[in-house]
Amino acid sequence: MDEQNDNVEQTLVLIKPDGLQRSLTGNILALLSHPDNIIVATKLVKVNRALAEEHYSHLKQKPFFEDLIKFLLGEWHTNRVLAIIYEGPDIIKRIRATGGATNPEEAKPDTIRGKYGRIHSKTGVYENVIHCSANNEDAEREIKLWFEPDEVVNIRFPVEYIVEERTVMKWKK
Ligand code: DAT
Ligand code: MG
Repeated sequence: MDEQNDNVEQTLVLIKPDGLQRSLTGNILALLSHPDNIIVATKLVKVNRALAEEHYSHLKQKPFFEDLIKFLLGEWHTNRVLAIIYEGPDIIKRIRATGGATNPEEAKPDTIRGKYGRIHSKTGVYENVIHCSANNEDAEREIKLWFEPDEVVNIRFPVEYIVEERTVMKWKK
């Protein structure tokens, strides 16, 4: 950065099922790699329908919604998604720029979607290999949807402590 920038934000990135299946994880992470882009949480998620529909709830009325959900559920690839929270100055806008335009055919060739995206020939759904939050509001909603606070090494949103009794899975001794 040329000048001091205090606008530190967090953003959600998903490497989508096409990116994982086509073994693009390393290439994508390399393009997102920069000293100002700090990874503060990551996990591999087996996506279920409720999570996929909630993530794309703003697109529920679109004709491609059902195919988009199937895509995120891994119908044509693998049912895994790599979820990452990046933190840094103006990170939401900067990672969107690196990610490129939604339609891979319109994305510039030096962007992640421009390099690796394609259009699913059967459905017309954009296989655009990554998701990245579009603005502050989306980033907060999506981070809270994909991660619990104790999975994030640098917590930026308010938390509360709740005592609850539940069964958890542990390694057998
Ligand atoms: P973005 O992922 O760039 O934020 P979005 O939120 O409008 O774009 O849409 C979410 C995903 O839905 C997008 O990554 C790919 C798919 N999609 C959007 N518009 C589409 C269209 N017109 N045809 C097919 N798939 C589309
Ligand atoms: Mg979006």
